[in-house]
Amino acid sequence: TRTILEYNGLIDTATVSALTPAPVVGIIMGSDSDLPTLKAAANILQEFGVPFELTIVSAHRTPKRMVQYAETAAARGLKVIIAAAGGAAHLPGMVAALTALPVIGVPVALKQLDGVDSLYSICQMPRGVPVATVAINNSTNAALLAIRILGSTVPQYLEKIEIYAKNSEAEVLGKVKTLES
Ligand code: RP5
Repeated sequence: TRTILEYNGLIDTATVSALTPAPVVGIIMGSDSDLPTLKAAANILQEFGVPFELTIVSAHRTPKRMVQYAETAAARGLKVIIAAAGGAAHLPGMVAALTALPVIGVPVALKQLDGVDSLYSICQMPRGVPVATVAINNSTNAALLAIRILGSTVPQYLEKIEIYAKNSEAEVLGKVKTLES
């Protein structure tokens, strides 16, 4: 992806690649119609300072792109893949079959069946090919889980997760106080 600095001719592409940390999380989705659901994941990764990439990879419409994406992901430096899809949601499972990286599946709710079809498609994987499935449309949890996985080798991420949990606790306790006063 090109940056504003590149577009303005202020910096060349090679310099940008050297300056920009390589993405460690890949967010992929079956369609641009999934994008609103994935925004929360992107926001969390941004908030935690985790370099990530985000793109569309369709298991059914761009199968060759899916194979290429999954097979090159680890070599490109990705550590975790978040894969979202709705309906016949084959993307997370197929990507998990093509890479040894951990894959987190986000079931996206479509108008029909309320996302239950997506949830079942993603979580009912055969033995030997795991996909860590989060709740329907809950891309926030997908990002938080990805950060916890990264935290096993980058302790700063675990510290940030602890701060996030403390803030959530304070927020809820604040609401309790308001309710009870
Ligand atoms: C899946 O089909 C996508 O992940 C999306 O959730 C669903 C519908 O796609 P569109 O018809 O909106 O492009 O592959």
